[in-house]
Amino acid sequence: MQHGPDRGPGNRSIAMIPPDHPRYRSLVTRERLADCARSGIVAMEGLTSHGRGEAFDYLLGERTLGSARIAEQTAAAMLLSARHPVISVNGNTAALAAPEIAALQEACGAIVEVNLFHRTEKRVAQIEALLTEAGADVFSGEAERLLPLTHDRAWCRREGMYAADVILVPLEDGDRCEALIGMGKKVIAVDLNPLSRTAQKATLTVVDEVTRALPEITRACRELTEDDRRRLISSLDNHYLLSEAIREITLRLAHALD
Ligand code: PTJ
Repeated sequence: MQHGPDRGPGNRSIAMIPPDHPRYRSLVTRERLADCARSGIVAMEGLTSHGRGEAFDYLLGERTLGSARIAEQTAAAMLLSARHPVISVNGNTAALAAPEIAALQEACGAIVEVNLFHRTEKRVAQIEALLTEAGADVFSGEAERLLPLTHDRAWCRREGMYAADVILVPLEDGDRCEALIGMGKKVIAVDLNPLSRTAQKATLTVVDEVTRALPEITRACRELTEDDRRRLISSLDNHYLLSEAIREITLRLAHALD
């Protein structure tokens, strides 16, 4: 196996990353996203979003915080208690976590719908195919410009996202989160940046990496009792969850050179 920079960018592959590299997992993830950007599933802009996410994950210690675990359980409780739950999937989420989306759908019975910021019909079809291949039952068909937004995230399905009461939005941009809240929906965000507009506006923010967060939400869907669900929903305090993540980052920075 040949490693190193002597193979041109067009010839790189995940198999070339040495498994003993201390940042192996991170490098494999980057390569996966780069491959998906080359094929059009991930928007080029999605690579910068991933970089921002990585930076925050570094500051969080690349692990699930106790407060994130509470958020993940609460997310499960909200999805299970919803009348019409929807999981919204974009290019980055599909590239990173298509099987995890399928498993969560199975555990909570939500609709899975593709919604894109950098929308083209071709990308929608590619992402729907990737999710279907991973085992998800994708809600597709005629989309309409239904959300009160001037950009292309306004496109969604009347019986899908538009009708949702609870909507899970991993790796979101703030505008749509605000618009969905304005429509009276409960929004669950997954965002490593506790300072983002999405994180601040969502009903519930899971400050965790999406491939760690989704399996935790799925597990909680399988384990929570009715009483657990009621308790988690009634004690939801997003301000506390965000401030715990910010406190953790501050502590890590304060002790970085100890
Ligand atoms: O596929 P499209 O066309 O819908 O475009 C998707 C992107 C991600 C490009 C679009 O939604 C976007 O521009 O998002 P933002 O505004 O960059 O926000 C993404 C947020 O997700 C940022 O706050 C990142 O910190 C966070 N993030 C990035 N990677 C991860 C993450 N959070 C959790 N897990 C990650 N792996």
